[in-house]
Amino acid sequence: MDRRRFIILGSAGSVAVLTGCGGGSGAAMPPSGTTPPPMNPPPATPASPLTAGQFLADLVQLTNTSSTPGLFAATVAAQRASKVMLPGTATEFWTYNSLVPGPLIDVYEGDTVRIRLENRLSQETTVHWHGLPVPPDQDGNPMDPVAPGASRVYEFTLPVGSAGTYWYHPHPHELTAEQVFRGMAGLLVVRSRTDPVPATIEEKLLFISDLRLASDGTIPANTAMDWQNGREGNYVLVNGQYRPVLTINPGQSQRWRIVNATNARYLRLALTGHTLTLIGTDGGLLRSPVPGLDEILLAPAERVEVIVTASLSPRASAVLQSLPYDRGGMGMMGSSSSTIPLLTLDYTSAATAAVALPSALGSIAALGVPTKTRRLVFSSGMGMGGMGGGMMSFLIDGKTFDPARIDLTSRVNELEQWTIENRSSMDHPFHLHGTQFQVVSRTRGGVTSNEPYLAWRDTVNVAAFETVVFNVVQQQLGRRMYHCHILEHESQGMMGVLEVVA
Ligand SMILES: [Cu+2]
Repeated sequence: MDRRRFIILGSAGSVAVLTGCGGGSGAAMPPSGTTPPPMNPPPATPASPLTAGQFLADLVQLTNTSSTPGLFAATVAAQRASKVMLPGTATEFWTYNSLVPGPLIDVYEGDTVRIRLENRLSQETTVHWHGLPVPPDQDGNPMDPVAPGASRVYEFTLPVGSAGTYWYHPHPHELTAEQVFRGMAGLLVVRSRTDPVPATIEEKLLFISDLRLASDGTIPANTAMDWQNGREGNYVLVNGQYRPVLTINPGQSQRWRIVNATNARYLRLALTGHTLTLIGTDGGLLRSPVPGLDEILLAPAERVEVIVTASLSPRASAVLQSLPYDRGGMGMMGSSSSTIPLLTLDYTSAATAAVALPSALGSIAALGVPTKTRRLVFSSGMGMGGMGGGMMSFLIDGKTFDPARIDLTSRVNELEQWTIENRSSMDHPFHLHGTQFQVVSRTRGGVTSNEPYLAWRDTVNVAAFETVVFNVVQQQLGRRMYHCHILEHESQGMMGVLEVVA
Protein backbone atom coordinates (compact mmCIF):
# COMPACT_ATOMS: atom_id res chain seq x y z
CA MET A 1 0.00 0.00 0.00
CA ASP A 2 1.25 3.44 -0.82
CA ARG A 3 1.49 5.27 2.47
CA ARG A 4 2.64 8.57 1.10
CA ARG A 5 0.48 11.53 1.97
CA PHE A 6 0.24 14.53 -0.29
CA ILE A 7 -0.64 17.95 1.06
CA ILE A 8 -0.74 20.36 -1.82
CA LEU A 9 -0.34 24.04 -1.21
CA GLY A 10 -0.28 24.87 -4.84
CA SER A 11 0.92 28.42 -5.27
CA ALA A 12 4.25 29.29 -6.81
CA GLY A 13 7.17 28.34 -4.69
CA SER A 14 5.24 26.55 -2.02
CA VAL A 15 5.29 22.81 -1.86
CA ALA A 16 4.17 20.33 0.69
CA VAL A 17 5.98 17.65 2.59
CA LEU A 18 5.49 14.09 1.63
CA THR A 19 5.70 11.71 4.49
CA GLY A 20 5.95 7.99 4.61
CA CYS A 21 8.26 5.35 3.41
CA GLY A 22 9.31 5.53 -0.13
CA GLY A 23 11.42 3.39 -2.26
CA GLY A 24 13.93 4.93 -4.57
CA SER A 25 13.04 6.72 -7.68
CA GLY A 26 12.34 3.30 -9.07
CA ALA A 27 13.57 4.28 -12.43
CA ALA A 28 17.03 5.73 -12.41
CA MET A 29 19.71 3.67 -13.98
CA PRO A 30 22.78 3.28 -11.84
CA PRO A 31 25.49 4.64 -14.11
CA SER A 32 27.55 1.52 -13.58
CA GLY A 33 24.53 -0.79 -13.77
CA THR A 34 24.32 -3.71 -16.09
CA THR A 35 20.78 -3.14 -17.34
CA PRO A 36 20.71 -0.44 -19.93
CA PRO A 37 17.58 1.70 -20.01
CA PRO A 38 15.45 1.62 -23.14
CA MET A 39 16.72 3.71 -26.01
CA ASN A 40 13.41 5.52 -26.08
CA PRO A 41 12.90 9.20 -26.76
CA PRO A 42 11.89 11.50 -23.91
CA PRO A 43 8.13 11.57 -23.28
CA ALA A 44 6.28 14.12 -25.34
CA THR A 45 5.40 17.46 -23.85
CA PRO A 46 2.20 17.08 -21.85
CA ALA A 47 -0.99 18.19 -23.59
CA SER A 48 -1.80 20.85 -21.00
CA PRO A 49 1.32 22.93 -20.62
CA LEU A 50 2.55 24.74 -17.57
CA THR A 51 1.09 28.11 -16.71
CA ALA A 52 3.24 30.94 -18.04
CA GLY A 53 3.16 34.64 -17.28
CA GLN A 54 3.12 34.71 -13.49
CA PHE A 55 5.17 37.44 -11.86
CA LEU A 56 8.65 36.24 -11.06
CA ALA A 57 8.73 34.93 -7.51
CA ASP A 58 11.52 35.82 -5.14
CA LEU A 59 13.46 32.79 -4.00
CA VAL A 60 12.48 31.71 -0.50
CA GLN A 61 15.30 32.55 1.88
CA LEU A 62 16.76 30.01 4.24
CA THR A 63 16.17 31.44 7.73
CA ASN A 64 19.18 32.04 9.90
CA THR A 65 18.45 30.45 13.29
CA SER A 66 21.53 31.94 14.94
CA SER A 67 21.54 35.18 16.90
CA THR A 68 25.35 35.26 16.97
CA PRO A 69 26.71 37.98 14.69
CA GLY A 70 28.71 36.49 11.83
CA LEU A 71 27.18 33.03 12.19
CA PHE A 72 24.61 31.73 9.71
CA ALA A 73 23.07 28.54 11.04
CA ALA A 74 20.22 26.55 9.53
CA THR A 75 18.92 23.07 8.85
CA VAL A 76 18.27 21.78 5.37
CA ALA A 77 16.24 18.63 4.88
CA ALA A 78 16.64 16.56 1.75
CA GLN A 79 13.18 15.20 1.24
CA ARG A 80 10.48 14.45 -1.24
CA ALA A 81 7.74 17.02 -1.72
CA SER A 82 5.05 17.67 -4.25
CA LYS A 83 4.18 20.76 -6.22
CA VAL A 84 1.50 21.44 -8.78
CA MET A 85 3.13 22.01 -12.15
CA LEU A 86 0.59 20.73 -14.69
CA PRO A 87 -2.83 22.06 -13.75
CA GLY A 88 -4.56 19.67 -11.37
CA THR A 89 -1.61 17.31 -11.07
CA ALA A 90 0.91 17.02 -8.28
CA THR A 91 4.50 16.41 -9.31
CA GLU A 92 6.79 14.76 -6.83
CA PHE A 93 10.19 16.41 -6.53
CA TRP A 94 13.21 15.67 -4.42
CA THR A 95 13.93 18.91 -2.62
CA TYR A 96 15.74 20.88 0.01
CA ASN A 97 13.16 21.94 2.63
CA SER A 98 10.31 21.09 0.25
CA LEU A 99 11.20 24.01 -2.01
CA VAL A 100 11.77 23.99 -5.77
CA PRO A 101 14.31 25.43 -6.26
CA GLY A 102 15.97 25.05 -2.89
CA PRO A 103 16.07 27.92 -0.39
CA LEU A 104 18.28 30.92 -1.06
CA ILE A 105 21.30 31.12 1.22
CA ASP A 106 22.17 34.82 1.47
CA VAL A 107 25.34 35.51 3.44
CA TYR A 108 28.28 37.92 3.74
CA GLU A 109 32.01 37.58 3.39
CA GLY A 110 33.46 36.72 6.78
CA ASP A 111 30.38 34.80 7.88
CA THR A 112 30.65 31.31 9.27
CA VAL A 113 28.03 29.06 7.69
CA ARG A 114 26.82 26.07 9.67
CA ILE A 115 24.24 23.97 7.82
CA ARG A 116 22.81 20.77 9.21
CA LEU A 117 21.75 18.37 6.47
CA GLU A 118 19.04 15.85 7.31
CA ASN A 119 18.78 13.14 4.69
CA ARG A 120 15.18 11.98 4.50
CA LEU A 121 15.65 10.46 1.07
CA SER A 122 15.91 6.74 0.48
CA GLN A 123 19.40 7.02 -0.97
CA GLU A 124 22.61 8.68 0.12
CA THR A 125 23.29 12.30 -0.63
CA THR A 126 25.75 15.13 0.12
CA VAL A 127 25.73 18.91 -0.23
CA HIS A 128 28.42 20.39 -2.44
CA TRP A 129 29.05 24.14 -2.11
CA HIS A 130 29.74 24.79 -5.73
CA GLY A 131 32.61 27.24 -6.24
CA LEU A 132 33.21 28.11 -2.60
CA PRO A 133 36.62 27.73 -0.94
CA VAL A 134 35.38 25.42 1.81
CA PRO A 135 37.57 22.73 3.45
CA PRO A 136 37.52 19.48 1.47
CA ASP A 137 35.86 17.53 4.28
CA GLN A 138 33.00 20.08 4.30
CA ASP A 139 32.47 20.11 0.54
CA GLY A 140 30.15 17.15 0.03
CA ASN A 141 32.58 14.90 -1.82
CA PRO A 142 31.14 11.60 -3.07
CA MET A 143 33.54 9.88 -0.68
CA ASP A 144 31.68 11.48 2.28
CA PRO A 145 28.06 10.37 1.82
CA VAL A 146 25.24 11.03 4.27
CA ALA A 147 23.21 7.83 4.50
CA PRO A 148 19.41 7.74 4.30
CA GLY A 149 18.02 8.76 7.67
CA ALA A 150 21.34 10.22 8.77
CA SER A 151 22.41 13.81 9.21
CA ARG A 152 25.61 15.83 9.41
CA VAL A 153 26.75 19.41 9.83
CA TYR A 154 28.67 21.30 7.17
CA GLU A 155 30.61 24.25 8.51
CA PHE A 156 32.90 26.74 6.80
CA THR A 157 33.92 30.39 6.98
CA LEU A 158 33.66 32.59 3.89
CA PRO A 159 36.89 34.51 3.36
CA VAL A 160 36.97 38.18 2.46
CA GLY A 161 37.19 38.33 -1.33
CA SER A 162 34.79 35.45 -1.89
CA ALA A 163 31.74 37.60 -2.71
CA GLY A 164 30.01 36.09 -5.72
CA THR A 165 27.13 34.00 -7.02
CA TYR A 166 27.32 30.34 -6.05
CA TRP A 167 24.97 27.41 -5.74
CA TYR A 168 24.67 24.18 -3.82
CA HIS A 169 23.62 20.76 -5.00
CA PRO A 170 24.09 17.07 -4.17
CA HIS A 171 27.29 15.23 -5.14
CA PRO A 172 26.81 11.57 -4.14
CA HIS A 173 28.60 8.83 -6.04
CA GLU A 174 26.70 8.07 -9.29
CA LEU A 175 23.50 9.76 -8.05
CA THR A 176 24.15 13.46 -8.62
CA ALA A 177 22.42 13.70 -11.99
CA GLU A 178 19.16 12.20 -10.75
CA GLN A 179 19.03 14.15 -7.49
CA VAL A 180 19.51 17.43 -9.35
CA PHE A 181 17.01 16.77 -12.14
CA ARG A 182 14.46 15.81 -9.48
CA GLY A 183 14.82 19.24 -7.91
CA MET A 184 17.75 19.43 -5.51
CA ALA A 185 19.69 22.66 -6.09
CA GLY A 186 19.70 26.12 -4.60
CA LEU A 187 21.36 29.50 -4.93
CA LEU A 188 23.97 30.81 -2.49
CA VAL A 189 24.94 34.49 -2.69
CA VAL A 190 28.00 35.75 -0.85
CA ARG A 191 27.86 39.52 -0.46
CA SER A 192 30.55 42.07 0.20
CA ARG A 193 29.98 44.85 2.72
CA THR A 194 31.88 47.11 0.33
CA ASP A 195 30.08 46.15 -2.88
CA PRO A 196 30.96 48.82 -5.49
CA VAL A 197 27.67 48.34 -7.35
CA PRO A 198 25.21 50.95 -5.98
CA ALA A 199 22.48 49.42 -3.85
CA THR A 200 20.02 51.61 -5.76
CA ILE A 201 20.50 49.23 -8.69
CA GLU A 202 17.82 46.70 -7.89
CA GLU A 203 18.99 43.08 -7.77
CA LYS A 204 17.12 40.16 -9.29
CA LEU A 205 18.08 36.51 -8.83
CA LEU A 206 17.40 34.21 -11.78
CA PHE A 207 17.94 30.54 -10.94
CA ILE A 208 17.45 28.58 -14.13
CA SER A 209 16.64 24.89 -14.01
CA ASP A 210 15.38 22.27 -16.38
CA LEU A 211 12.33 20.09 -15.83
CA ARG A 212 11.04 17.14 -17.79
CA LEU A 213 7.47 16.10 -17.09
CA ALA A 214 5.68 13.09 -18.45
CA SER A 215 2.05 13.54 -19.42
CA ASP A 216 0.96 12.18 -16.02
CA GLY A 217 2.96 14.88 -14.24
CA THR A 218 5.75 12.63 -13.06
CA ILE A 219 9.44 13.31 -13.57
CA PRO A 220 10.64 10.36 -15.68
CA ALA A 221 13.97 8.62 -15.31
CA ASN A 222 16.81 9.21 -17.72
CA THR A 223 16.77 7.46 -21.05
CA ALA A 224 19.88 5.92 -22.54
CA MET A 225 20.16 8.99 -24.76
CA ASP A 226 20.06 11.23 -21.68
CA TRP A 227 23.00 9.31 -20.22
CA GLN A 228 24.86 9.99 -23.46
CA ASN A 229 24.06 13.63 -24.11
CA GLY A 230 23.05 14.86 -20.71
CA ARG A 231 19.42 15.37 -19.85
CA GLU A 232 17.41 18.31 -21.13
CA GLY A 233 13.83 18.75 -19.97
CA ASN A 234 10.74 19.90 -21.79
CA TYR A 235 10.50 23.04 -19.63
CA VAL A 236 13.14 25.54 -18.67
CA LEU A 237 12.20 27.23 -15.39
CA VAL A 238 13.28 30.47 -13.75
CA ASN A 239 13.00 30.36 -9.95
CA GLY A 240 10.83 27.27 -10.46
CA GLN A 241 8.37 29.15 -12.69
CA TYR A 242 7.61 28.69 -16.36
CA ARG A 243 8.19 31.81 -18.46
CA PRO A 244 7.53 34.28 -15.61
CA VAL A 245 7.25 38.06 -15.98
CA LEU A 246 9.67 40.53 -14.47
CA THR A 247 8.92 44.25 -14.49
CA ILE A 248 11.29 47.15 -14.96
CA ASN A 249 10.78 50.91 -15.04
CA PRO A 250 11.84 52.82 -18.16
CA GLY A 251 15.38 54.08 -17.56
CA GLN A 252 15.95 51.74 -14.63
CA SER A 253 18.98 49.49 -14.31
CA GLN A 254 18.75 46.08 -12.68
CA ARG A 255 21.50 43.73 -11.57
CA TRP A 256 20.70 40.17 -12.54
CA ARG A 257 22.54 37.25 -11.00
CA ILE A 258 21.89 34.31 -13.31
CA VAL A 259 22.63 30.67 -12.47
CA ASN A 260 22.58 27.78 -14.93
CA ALA A 261 21.43 24.99 -12.61
CA THR A 262 20.42 22.61 -15.39
CA ASN A 263 21.95 19.16 -15.76
CA ALA A 264 23.09 19.68 -19.32
CA ARG A 265 21.43 22.58 -21.10
CA TYR A 266 23.57 25.33 -22.56
CA LEU A 267 21.96 28.75 -22.15
CA ARG A 268 22.93 31.17 -24.88
CA LEU A 269 21.28 34.12 -23.19
CA ALA A 270 20.01 37.13 -25.10
CA LEU A 271 17.48 39.83 -24.19
CA THR A 272 15.53 41.02 -27.22
CA GLY A 273 16.02 44.72 -27.99
CA HIS A 274 18.76 45.08 -25.38
CA THR A 275 22.41 44.49 -24.84
CA LEU A 276 23.79 43.16 -21.57
CA THR A 277 26.60 44.60 -19.46
CA LEU A 278 28.65 41.84 -17.87
CA ILE A 279 29.92 42.76 -14.41
CA GLY A 280 30.66 39.41 -12.79
CA THR A 281 31.28 35.71 -13.31
CA ASP A 282 31.16 32.65 -11.02
CA GLY A 283 33.47 33.95 -8.30
CA GLY A 284 32.60 37.65 -8.27
CA LEU A 285 33.02 40.98 -9.99
CA LEU A 286 35.16 41.80 -12.98
CA ARG A 287 37.63 44.64 -12.71
CA SER A 288 35.38 46.82 -14.90
CA PRO A 289 32.06 46.39 -16.70
CA VAL A 290 31.97 44.79 -20.16
CA PRO A 291 29.07 46.55 -21.92
CA GLY A 292 27.29 45.97 -25.18
CA LEU A 293 27.02 42.17 -25.20
CA ASP A 294 24.38 40.78 -27.54
CA GLU A 295 24.53 37.38 -25.87
CA ILE A 296 26.23 35.42 -23.11
CA LEU A 297 26.83 31.67 -23.23
CA LEU A 298 26.22 30.08 -19.86
CA ALA A 299 27.25 26.43 -19.74
CA PRO A 300 25.78 24.14 -17.06
CA ALA A 301 26.88 25.30 -13.57
CA GLU A 302 28.15 28.69 -14.73
CA ARG A 303 26.89 31.99 -13.28
CA VAL A 304 27.04 35.61 -14.39
CA GLU A 305 26.10 39.00 -13.03
CA VAL A 306 24.79 41.41 -15.64
CA ILE A 307 23.36 44.91 -15.65
CA VAL A 308 20.17 45.32 -17.67
CA THR A 309 19.22 48.90 -18.49
CA ALA A 310 15.68 49.64 -19.60
CA SER A 311 16.35 51.65 -22.74
CA LEU A 312 13.00 51.11 -24.47
CA SER A 313 9.77 53.07 -24.18
CA PRO A 314 7.19 52.80 -21.41
CA ARG A 315 5.02 49.67 -21.73
CA ALA A 316 7.60 48.01 -23.94
CA SER A 317 8.31 44.34 -23.57
CA ALA A 318 11.32 42.10 -24.12
CA VAL A 319 12.10 38.42 -23.81
CA LEU A 320 15.07 36.80 -22.15
CA GLN A 321 15.72 33.80 -24.32
CA SER A 322 18.19 31.04 -24.92
CA LEU A 323 19.35 30.99 -28.54
CA PRO A 324 20.22 27.83 -30.50
CA TYR A 325 23.56 26.31 -29.56
CA ASP A 326 25.13 23.16 -30.95
CA ARG A 327 26.97 21.35 -28.16
CA GLY A 328 27.60 18.29 -30.23
CA GLY A 329 25.38 15.65 -28.67
CA MET A 330 24.11 12.72 -30.66
CA GLY A 331 20.76 13.30 -32.33
CA MET A 332 20.34 16.65 -30.62
CA MET A 333 19.25 18.68 -33.61
CA GLY A 334 15.84 19.43 -32.07
CA SER A 335 16.96 20.97 -28.84
CA SER A 336 19.98 22.80 -30.13
CA SER A 337 18.21 24.47 -33.04
CA SER A 338 15.34 26.11 -31.16
CA THR A 339 15.10 29.44 -29.37
CA ILE A 340 13.63 29.04 -25.89
CA PRO A 341 11.87 31.93 -24.14
CA LEU A 342 12.85 32.01 -20.47
CA LEU A 343 11.31 35.17 -19.05
CA THR A 344 9.36 38.24 -20.19
CA LEU A 345 10.60 41.68 -19.18
CA ASP A 346 7.67 44.09 -19.09
CA TYR A 347 8.22 47.83 -18.87
CA THR A 348 6.04 49.88 -16.56
CA SER A 349 5.03 53.42 -17.44
CA ALA A 350 6.84 55.01 -14.49
CA ALA A 351 10.23 56.26 -15.55
CA THR A 352 13.16 55.92 -13.17
CA ALA A 353 16.33 57.97 -13.23
CA ALA A 354 19.32 55.98 -14.38
CA VAL A 355 21.95 55.01 -11.82
CA ALA A 356 25.54 55.20 -13.04
CA LEU A 357 27.65 52.07 -12.77
CA PRO A 358 31.19 52.71 -11.47
CA SER A 359 33.96 52.06 -13.98
CA ALA A 360 35.97 50.23 -11.32
CA LEU A 361 34.37 47.10 -9.87
CA GLY A 362 36.35 44.21 -8.38
CA SER A 363 39.98 44.16 -7.30
CA ILE A 364 40.81 41.02 -9.29
CA ALA A 365 44.49 40.75 -10.23
CA ALA A 366 46.28 38.26 -12.43
CA LEU A 367 47.54 35.24 -10.50
CA GLY A 368 51.10 35.51 -11.84
CA VAL A 369 53.57 33.08 -13.35
CA PRO A 370 52.78 29.39 -12.78
CA THR A 371 55.51 27.12 -11.44
CA LYS A 372 53.82 23.89 -12.48
CA THR A 373 51.92 22.84 -15.57
CA ARG A 374 49.65 19.90 -16.17
CA ARG A 375 47.44 18.67 -18.98
CA LEU A 376 44.11 16.85 -18.84
CA VAL A 377 42.39 15.21 -21.78
CA PHE A 378 38.65 14.75 -22.24
CA SER A 379 37.72 11.93 -24.55
CA SER A 380 34.88 9.58 -25.29
CA GLY A 381 35.00 5.97 -26.31
CA MET A 382 32.76 3.03 -26.80
CA GLY A 383 31.77 1.73 -23.40
CA MET A 384 31.42 -1.90 -22.47
CA GLY A 385 28.18 -3.77 -22.03
CA GLY A 386 26.12 -1.78 -24.44
CA MET A 387 24.24 -4.52 -26.26
CA GLY A 388 25.19 -4.19 -29.86
CA GLY A 389 27.37 -1.25 -28.92
CA GLY A 390 26.41 2.35 -29.26
CA MET A 391 26.92 3.46 -25.66
CA MET A 392 29.70 5.95 -25.25
CA SER A 393 31.77 6.34 -22.13
CA PHE A 394 33.21 9.71 -21.17
CA LEU A 395 36.74 9.82 -19.88
CA ILE A 396 39.31 12.12 -18.30
CA ASP A 397 42.85 11.02 -19.12
CA GLY A 398 41.41 7.76 -20.41
CA LYS A 399 39.81 6.82 -17.10
CA THR A 400 36.49 6.83 -15.33
CA PHE A 401 36.09 7.87 -11.71
CA ASP A 402 37.35 5.69 -8.89
CA PRO A 403 36.73 7.21 -5.44
CA ALA A 404 39.66 5.25 -4.03
CA ARG A 405 42.15 6.53 -6.61
CA ILE A 406 44.19 9.75 -6.45
CA ASP A 407 44.49 11.01 -10.01
CA LEU A 408 46.46 14.20 -9.48
CA THR A 409 48.52 15.73 -6.70
CA SER A 410 49.03 19.46 -6.14
CA ARG A 411 51.11 21.34 -3.63
CA VAL A 412 49.10 23.71 -1.48
CA ASN A 413 49.45 27.37 -2.50
CA GLU A 414 51.43 26.55 -5.65
CA LEU A 415 50.32 28.42 -8.76
CA GLU A 416 49.61 25.88 -11.49
CA GLN A 417 48.66 26.16 -15.12
CA TRP A 418 46.13 23.59 -16.29
CA THR A 419 45.49 22.78 -19.93
CA ILE A 420 42.22 20.98 -20.64
CA GLU A 421 42.09 19.41 -24.08
CA ASN A 422 38.76 18.16 -25.37
CA ARG A 423 39.30 15.40 -27.94
CA SER A 424 35.63 14.53 -28.11
CA SER A 425 32.97 15.84 -30.46
CA MET A 426 30.82 17.17 -27.59
CA ASP A 427 31.25 20.21 -25.41
CA HIS A 428 32.05 19.45 -21.75
CA PRO A 429 31.96 22.10 -18.99
CA PHE A 430 35.01 21.54 -16.76
CA HIS A 431 34.55 22.19 -13.03
CA LEU A 432 37.19 22.15 -10.30
CA HIS A 433 36.17 22.18 -6.63
CA GLY A 434 37.38 24.37 -3.82
CA THR A 435 38.71 27.41 -5.58
CA GLN A 436 38.32 29.87 -8.44
CA PHE A 437 40.61 29.94 -11.48
CA GLN A 438 41.51 32.42 -14.22
CA VAL A 439 41.19 31.38 -17.85
CA VAL A 440 44.26 32.39 -19.85
CA SER A 441 43.46 31.27 -23.38
CA ARG A 442 41.29 29.08 -25.56
CA THR A 443 42.41 27.33 -28.74
CA ARG A 444 40.01 26.15 -31.45
CA GLY A 445 40.82 25.07 -34.96
CA GLY A 446 44.44 26.03 -34.45
CA VAL A 447 43.55 29.60 -33.45
CA THR A 448 44.41 30.72 -29.92
CA SER A 449 42.45 33.53 -28.29
CA ASN A 450 43.71 35.10 -25.12
CA GLU A 451 40.99 35.71 -22.56
CA PRO A 452 39.89 39.34 -23.05
CA TYR A 453 39.51 40.16 -19.33
CA LEU A 454 40.32 38.70 -15.94
CA ALA A 455 37.49 36.72 -14.40
CA TRP A 456 37.07 34.29 -11.51
CA ARG A 457 35.57 31.03 -12.63
CA ASP A 458 35.10 27.55 -11.20
CA THR A 459 33.50 26.19 -14.35
CA VAL A 460 34.57 26.71 -17.95
CA ASN A 461 33.12 25.26 -21.09
CA VAL A 462 35.58 23.27 -23.18
CA ALA A 463 33.95 23.07 -26.58
CA ALA A 464 34.35 20.07 -28.86
CA PHE A 465 38.00 19.80 -29.95
CA GLU A 466 38.85 22.96 -28.01
CA THR A 467 41.72 23.43 -25.57
CA VAL A 468 41.36 25.78 -22.57
CA VAL A 469 44.23 26.98 -20.38
CA PHE A 470 43.74 28.41 -16.89
CA ASN A 471 45.79 29.33 -13.84
CA VAL A 472 44.80 28.07 -10.41
CA VAL A 473 45.93 27.80 -6.80
CA GLN A 474 44.55 25.36 -4.24
CA GLN A 475 44.75 26.83 -0.74
CA GLN A 476 43.59 23.97 1.46
CA LEU A 477 44.86 20.45 2.07
CA GLY A 478 42.77 17.49 1.08
CA ARG A 479 40.96 15.84 -1.77
CA ARG A 480 39.15 17.86 -4.41
CA MET A 481 36.97 16.72 -7.28
CA TYR A 482 37.26 17.83 -10.87
CA HIS A 483 34.71 16.76 -13.44
CA CYS A 484 32.50 17.47 -16.38
CA HIS A 485 29.40 19.38 -15.24
CA ILE A 486 27.08 17.69 -17.65
CA LEU A 487 25.79 15.80 -14.66
CA GLU A 488 25.04 12.60 -16.56
CA HIS A 489 28.71 12.50 -17.55
CA GLU A 490 29.84 13.26 -13.99
CA SER A 491 27.60 10.53 -12.59
CA GLN A 492 29.00 8.02 -15.06
CA GLY A 493 32.53 8.80 -14.00
CA MET A 494 33.84 11.73 -16.04
CA MET A 495 35.53 12.85 -12.83
CA GLY A 496 38.81 12.62 -10.97
CA VAL A 497 40.36 13.25 -7.57
CA LEU A 498 43.01 15.89 -6.92
CA GLU A 499 44.90 15.57 -3.66
CA VAL A 500 46.33 18.83 -2.30
CA VAL A 501 49.38 18.11 -0.17
CA ALA A 502 51.79 20.16 1.95
CU1 LIG B 1 30.68 15.96 -20.31
